[in-house]
Amino acid sequence: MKVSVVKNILAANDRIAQENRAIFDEKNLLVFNLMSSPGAGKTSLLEKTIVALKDHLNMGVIEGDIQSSQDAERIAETGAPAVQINTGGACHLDGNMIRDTFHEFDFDALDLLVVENVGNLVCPAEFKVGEDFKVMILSVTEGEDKPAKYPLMFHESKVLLVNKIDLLPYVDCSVERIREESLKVNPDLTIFEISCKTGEGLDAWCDWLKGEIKAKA
Ligand SMILES: Nc1nc2c(ncn2[C@@H]2O[C@H](COP(=O)(O)OP(=O)(O)OP(=O)(O)O)[C@@H](O)[C@H]2O)c(=O)[nH]1
Ligand SMILES: [Mg+2]
Repeated sequence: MKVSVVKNILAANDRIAQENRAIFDEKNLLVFNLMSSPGAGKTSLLEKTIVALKDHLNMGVIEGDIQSSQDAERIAETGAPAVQINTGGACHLDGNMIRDTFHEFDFDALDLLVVENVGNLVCPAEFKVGEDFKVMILSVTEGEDKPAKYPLMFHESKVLLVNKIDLLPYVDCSVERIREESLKVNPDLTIFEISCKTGEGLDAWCDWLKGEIKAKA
């Protein structure tokens, strides 16, 4: 009985996510769902990506947090349209929450919409919101065992960004091990090593993203 209730919730969300996706597809709007543990660097990545690509494309952001509007305010400072969702305790965003923000955006004026999920390495991976694909960030301070311990998020993501590589001299972490452990869970992962602090690796990520946007347009 318990299992069927959970299945019903996921099936209901899948339907709403599919409807969201149909709206995005009609507008040729690429959407990705950005996930990580708290503080791995999601908002920092978006700030850097918006600035790097501002002459090439228009990007909107939906920010998901349990509480506060600080992330949406950070995005708004870059000039990009940003909407904050406060889940009031829920550990992930779902299709309905995303749909409730649609009236805030002019999708015709956007090339890319990013959904920054609630910081959490577990629940966001279980719920679709209508995205083309999921992207996750793991920072080098979190440990090489995370792919094995939290496999669903690695499994569901198309891209893994290994962030904070500027801190590698100070932490006991091997990026090679992170790569190996992540690819064991998901051999199709595209992996970029980046630092949102120094900017290292961000060109390769932005070039990849431009290619995805072009392909959808
Ligand atoms: N040294 C270093 N610090 C970073 C890097 N990227 C982000 N930070 C710092 O990490 C902290 C968290 O960054 P955020 O971008 O707010 O992380 P987040 O994933 O959006 O956090 P939540 O939304 O709260 O889950 C901030 O103090 C950032 O300045 C990096 O590449 N190197
Ligand atoms: Mg954030």
